[in-house]
Amino acid sequence: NCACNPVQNGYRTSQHPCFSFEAKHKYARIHMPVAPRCNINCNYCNRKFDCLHESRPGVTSEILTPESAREKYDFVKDRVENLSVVGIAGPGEALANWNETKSTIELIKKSNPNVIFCLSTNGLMLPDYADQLVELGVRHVTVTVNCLTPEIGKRIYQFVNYQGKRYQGAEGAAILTKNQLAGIERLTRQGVVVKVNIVMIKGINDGHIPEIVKKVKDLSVFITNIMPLIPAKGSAFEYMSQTPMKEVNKMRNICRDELQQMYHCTQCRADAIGLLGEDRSLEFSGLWSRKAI
Ligand code: CLF
Ligand code: SF4
Repeated sequence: NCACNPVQNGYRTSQHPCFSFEAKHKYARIHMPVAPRCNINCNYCNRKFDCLHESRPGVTSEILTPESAREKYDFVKDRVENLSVVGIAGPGEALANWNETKSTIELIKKSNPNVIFCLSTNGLMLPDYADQLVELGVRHVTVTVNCLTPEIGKRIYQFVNYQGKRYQGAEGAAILTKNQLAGIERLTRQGVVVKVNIVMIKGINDGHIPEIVKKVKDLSVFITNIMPLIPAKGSAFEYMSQTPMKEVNKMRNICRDELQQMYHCTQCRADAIGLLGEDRSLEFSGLWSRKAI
């Protein structure tokens, strides 16, 4: 079996509700909100809310410690049917909270070796952590890639904090893009199934999206998920309008000749639980003490 083919690779991609449309109705996921900090600033984000690159803005999540995440998982797994995936999707950036992300995966894996672990990242720190993710047993990763050039990037990202320094605008965007692409390649080379999320921002990156899809296809990405811009209140894009789903779907249709497209994303909260589109997070919230890290 070819390790690069997720259908045959034994990673059970067919039981991952985001990576497989057929799994959507049957398999559930739980997000563990253990990652509050972020290392970049996207113009559509307001840090008080969940990370938009994977999550619906406007809903704050409780922050869990790795220990409380394990307790929550043990409680929820007996109450939610077919809970196949544990994902880390914020509310900030998973890899900017590496110790918490790593401990959460290790703790849950210890008593639940069959869990499919999933992680969503802006990709800035991927070259540093890709190998450790593979070692940890993470076989499904989502990277948000909104552009390939610093000229477009400077209109999307205010700054990037990297190796102890803050890089503004184009300079920061260039570092981010370079690391995203290098990180993706490092993962796919080792057989990790990678999804790329693209936030479609009208007038900024919409014309550029087919190029992004083509580029990441060349890096052996499995699927792309073109998502609408949903500007968060208090963000730099607050006054921009939400990208209509009609236009998002049109773009997905254009790009599907190049690469498989996700049409069923529900832009979940960082503490989402259950089947996509049937969020049960409120049922289980507040049962674990809110311990900010
Ligand atoms: Fe979560 Fe994301 Fe993993 Fe899925 S969500 S970390 S890949 S387990 Fe899924 Fe939700 Fe869309 Fe994300 S529907 S926002 S694509
Ligand atoms: Fe916000 Fe996520 Fe962007 Fe960080 S990566 S600024 S949390 S949208």
